[in-house]
Amino acid sequence: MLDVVSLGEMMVMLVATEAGPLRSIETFRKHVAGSEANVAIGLARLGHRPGWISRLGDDEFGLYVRNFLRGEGVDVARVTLDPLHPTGIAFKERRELGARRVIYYRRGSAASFLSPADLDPGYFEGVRYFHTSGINPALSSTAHETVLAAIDLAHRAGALVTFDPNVRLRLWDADTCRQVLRGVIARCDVVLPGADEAELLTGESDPLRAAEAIRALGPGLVVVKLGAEGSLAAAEGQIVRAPALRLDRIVDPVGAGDGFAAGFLSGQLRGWSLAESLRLGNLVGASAMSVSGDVEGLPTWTEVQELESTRDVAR
Ligand code: KDG
Repeated sequence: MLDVVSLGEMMVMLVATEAGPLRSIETFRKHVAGSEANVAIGLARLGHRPGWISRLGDDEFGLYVRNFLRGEGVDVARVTLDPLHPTGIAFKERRELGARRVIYYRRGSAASFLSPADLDPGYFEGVRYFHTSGINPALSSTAHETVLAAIDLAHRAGALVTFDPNVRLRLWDADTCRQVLRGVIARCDVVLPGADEAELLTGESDPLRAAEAIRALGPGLVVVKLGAEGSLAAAEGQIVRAPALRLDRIVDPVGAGDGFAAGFLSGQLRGWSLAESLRLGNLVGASAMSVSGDVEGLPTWTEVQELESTRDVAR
């Protein structure tokens, strides 16, 4: 029996082994990348039972991604290998100056052909959380419809729906993104934006006001990730803040939001308070930033406990 189901695209991510523009790079290291699957991996490492719904190409990279997830303990029974469309690919460029760039080769990928027919209502039975993100509606209209249908199925099964806006302006323009994501958010229970995403969605630059504006759309709980300022949760009659963990060095910030979501959800699954769940989210998010891949830094439950004994974190 699964306790969390997530839905989204996972790609192969080829990370440049040296710094510089991709045109001058000769070697890449193979990783996996995909926000909602990253969250599933994080939850499995923390001792939960996640499943992941998606489509991958019936190709070498699709088999690699599926086998990787299976090896991490994520259920892949609802992953379809598509013989007609390929697994998406992303490249990560490393620059000594400026931000790291992620370059996608994912248009027409198998996941962009996700459709409501990929959903099995029985897969949501007994599940406590369904997690998805704003990347899917940007991939295609059928992927958007799949998200909406999955939210309905999750609610019918009694699960809460958590949603990370994951604004990716390389996939669509800001106005369309805002309009579509506000429509999806209205159907969700818990929304986990970064501060900049909360501002894009609401026009409010103050994170607390932005959180309240998102709550006004429907969700009962909004959790805003504030980077070096930690995180805050706004629920009915409650505002809770948790400080960030101090990191000596950030190796790669990509994937921190997914780590945060896994840690926060793990706290909620354990019945912890909002404050404790935020602190675990901050810890797992910080761990994700300590390595170059998205998922390699996600800690196991044993590693969380070791970190807790050396740092002032929840429990
Ligand atoms: O959340 C980290 C993601 O940005 C990365 O894994 C790739 O899902 C991804 C995307 O679509 O950008």
